[in-house]
This record gives sequence, structure tokens and C-alpha cells, in this order.
Amino acid sequence: MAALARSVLRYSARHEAAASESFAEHVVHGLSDSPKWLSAKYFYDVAGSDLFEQITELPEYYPTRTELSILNRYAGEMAGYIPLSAALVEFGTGSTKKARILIEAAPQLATYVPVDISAEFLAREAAAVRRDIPWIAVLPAAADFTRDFDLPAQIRSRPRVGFFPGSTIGNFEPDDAAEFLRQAGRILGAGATMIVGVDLIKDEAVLNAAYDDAAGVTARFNLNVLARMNRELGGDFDLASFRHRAFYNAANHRIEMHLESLKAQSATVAGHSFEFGKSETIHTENSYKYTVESFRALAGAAGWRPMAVWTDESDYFSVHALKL
Ligand code: AVJ
Repeated sequence: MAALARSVLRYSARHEAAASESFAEHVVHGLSDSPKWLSAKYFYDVAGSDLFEQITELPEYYPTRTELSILNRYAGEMAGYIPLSAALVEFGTGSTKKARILIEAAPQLATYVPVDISAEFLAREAAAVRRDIPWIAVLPAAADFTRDFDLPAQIRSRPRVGFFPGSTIGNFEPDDAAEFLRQAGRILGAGATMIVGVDLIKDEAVLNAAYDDAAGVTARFNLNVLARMNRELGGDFDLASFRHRAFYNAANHRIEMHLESLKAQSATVAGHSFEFGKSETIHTENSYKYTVESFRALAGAAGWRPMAVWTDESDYFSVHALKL
């Protein structure tokens, strides 16, 4: 998997060179840039993962519940794209809830390979899946799927089905999303299938509310990256002097999240000092939105044949089946 290892290095951030950096190096790199930025993947420490779970329960945050409803309704049809004795490889398993729906609907699956950065989290989740679905072999792979990881040797002879739910693909720049799909194809191999969840372009008010909820949970999620820098990198950010900003950038088909400095100030982190002007922002996330057609075109350009797509009644979210 050395070729994969090298090429996946490119996915993790908006700036390729940042991909192999440590958190500290990344922070120094991103905050030295103009405009300042940080990769969205650093949201997910323990506190951030817990806040994200809370986001998925918010009335305004439609993606999780809409994707779950699509999976619940159409998992039987999706199973038609899963070969006999296949291995299901989930890229970035934050929760096994979605994979379980697919697994229950596809008894021809032999193996489930959840890939996640936290070995401890994976071990717990794997044990729970083994307990609840005893007929499937669970082979967790502890890895940052945006970096270097090896598929377990035991699945080399099995057909592979990639699973990338949650519209996590929306965090990639479109070029990087295509590159990710190309490389996922290389790792999964000839004849592979990919099932991908993709959030759709829709009314701006719906999009804006989903990323700027009334209860302020998304604000806490965004601000947590400052708290994380304070905890892990000896930072001294004053969380009260930054505010959450989120808005749909229609020209670029993406939600942008920023942390806006409420005053001129400086902060020290990882042994470096950074100056912030009043209203200056740190760009912390892009969440790209697609149309069914624009995502199918992107997947096609990355070498995948779009086979089927399932959406909800409001066309808020889409789940795509792709074949190599
Ligand atoms: C996990 C990337 C799908 O973009 O909707 C939620 C992350 N950010 N609220 C998204 C997120 C703010 C989420 N993804």
C-alpha cells in the first residue's frame, strides 16, 4: 500500500504541503498564512467529537437524519450493488450507525473494516458490532484515512466496497475530492463499489441555519478548536474574544466557517505569537455542496461509473453508488 500511502498524503487539507504536518506544525503554518486558516479535521478531539454528535441532533442540522432516512429506506436497493463475500471499508468511521444499516441489509457481506483515527474508539465500536451482528467479521483499522493506512491483509482476496457517508467528502476541495475518489479506487481495486453520501445545494436559509444553529452548538464546536490549541499546544486564546461565523458562499457552492476576532489582539500557540486585527478571521472549514449531476460528473472524472443515486423527498441529501 505504499503508493496509496504516498498519494493519500494529499487529501487532508486545503494546502497539500500541510498534509504530513503535526497539529503544531499545521497551526503554525495556517495561522502564519494570510488569510489565516486551519484544517477542519482538527475539530475532532474528544470534546469536538462529542459536540459534533450534539450537532447531528439539532433541529436545523438536517444532513445526518436525512442520510439515515435514505439509508433506512433504500438499503435493500444499495445491497444490490454489494458483491458476494465482499468487505465493507468505511473511510473515517465517526459512528457505526450508518454502516450497521447497510450491513443488516446486505448479509452477503463477509467483513466490515471501519477506519478511524482513534484505536480506542474503534475497539469499542468493533466489540459492539460483533455483539450485535455476530455473522460479520469486524477488522478495525486504526488510521487517519486522509494519511497513510493499510487495509487488513485478510481482505485482500475479497471484493471491496468503500463506504464514505456523512458528506465528509464535502470537506475536501473539489479537486481533492476527485483525487480521494481516484485513490480510493486504487486501494479498493478493480470491480470495486463505492457508496458515498453527498449533501446537496438547496435553499440558502436552510444551509445557513444548519451551520449557525439557534442553540449555539455549532459555535461551540467551531470555538473548540481554539480550546484544543490551548489544551494541546500551550495556547492562550481567549475564547470570549472570538465569534463563530458560518455562511453559504453561493459562488463556490460551499458553507464556510470562520472564527472572527472581536478585537485587535495577539495570541500565542505552539511557541509562536500571532496578531489578529479586529474582524480578522481564521477560516476553519469548507463544506462543499453538490447537485446530483455535479457530483456524478466529479466521480466520473475520477474514474468511477455512477450507477445509482438515492435522495430524500426534499432533495436535501444524496447517496451515490459508484462502480469502477
Ligand atoms: C462532518 C463534514 C459532514 O460539513 O456538515 C457540521 C461538519 N461542520 N457542522 C458538515 C460540520 C459544522 C460536517 N461534516
